[in-house]
Amino acid sequence: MNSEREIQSRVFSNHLNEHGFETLNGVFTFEDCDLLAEEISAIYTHRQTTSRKKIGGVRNLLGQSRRVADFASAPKLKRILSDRTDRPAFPVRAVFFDKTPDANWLVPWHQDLTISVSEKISVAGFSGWSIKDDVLHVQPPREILEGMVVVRIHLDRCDAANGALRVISGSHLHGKLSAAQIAEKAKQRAVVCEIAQGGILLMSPLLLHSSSPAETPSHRRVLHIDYATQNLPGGLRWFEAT
Ligand SMILES: O=C(O)CCC(=O)C(=O)O
Repeated sequence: MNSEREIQSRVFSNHLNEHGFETLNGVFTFEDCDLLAEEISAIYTHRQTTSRKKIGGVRNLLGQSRRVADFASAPKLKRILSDRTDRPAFPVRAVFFDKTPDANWLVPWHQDLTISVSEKISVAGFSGWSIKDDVLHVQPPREILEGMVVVRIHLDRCDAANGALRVISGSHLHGKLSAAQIAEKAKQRAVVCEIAQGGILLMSPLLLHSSSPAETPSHRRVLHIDYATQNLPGGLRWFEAT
């Protein structure tokens, strides 16, 4: 076993550890999806009316919506996560994405390298500070990202025609990738994560992922929740940890 695998296996197990992602259908009911969609749509519509450009999503939802925070800590999600992590996972950020005829974007190959934090404190290994939607973001060291799991709850059926996420299996095992490494790995065959309404995609934030514009755009609503398994060092605090 190489050292990269050893770091990963402290946190993840099985399919998620090896491939960097896992899909599970039938986790939430259609009623659950409708409840979430109704709640988030109201926030999204409000944001859209106050924004000068078309927005493709809304950030920082754990603090804005009790319902989103409750779903993020739902016992069924906690069980799924505790079967896959060897430390308790807690939600630290929730973002909503939609693809519609008005906001039908292409997402190039990337890893999710930033986290949101409460205040700026200079700590070794944390770099690339930025502000997104008034919230501080920073790139943590690789070990923090390796201890995280992303859960994407699909509020609509998502397939190749409406912009499903594409991933490169195993690409999370090599830490933060350079632009050249991303270009090289993107030549590999991608897996299209087609998921039914109410299904979830679990993935490592270090997994290379991308998505195409929808060919048949109507709605492709996804609630993306980041979970961490450790506190941050040096006095840094997760922005949305509850
Ligand atoms: O939902 C998508 O298509 C892309 C989302 C994304 O870029 C991300 O999760 O980092």
